[in-house]
Amino acid sequence: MMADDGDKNGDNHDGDAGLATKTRPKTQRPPMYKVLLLNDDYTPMEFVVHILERFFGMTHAQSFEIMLTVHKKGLAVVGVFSHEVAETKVAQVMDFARRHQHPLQCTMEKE
Ligand code: TYC
Repeated sequence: MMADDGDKNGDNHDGDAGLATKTRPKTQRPPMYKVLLLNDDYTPMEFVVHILERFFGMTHAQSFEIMLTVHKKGLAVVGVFSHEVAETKVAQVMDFARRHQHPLQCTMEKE
């Protein structure tokens, strides 16, 4: 027979807890940011497809699908990143669009 050691939680002092509520180290995950692509009437479809391939590592098929979603719905999330990476992606897209004189807009928002 096992003696009752009064350990209701099954916590044998090894750093875990029998109940999920007893020991919960507060590890902070960094906030994540959605990068959004917006539709407009002037940017060529193939240019948007190229952007998604070039800066978001999508295949041509994935890029075409997302581009069509933006075209039909007005916007789409093209990726979720840390603040720094999201900022870089937005800057790369906006700079590339500006250099090619397309009005394409790309923004980020906290998830
Ligand atoms: N609406 C554009 C067109 O008809 C295509 C387009 C798609 C533009 C997605 C922007 O983010 C965009 N040429």
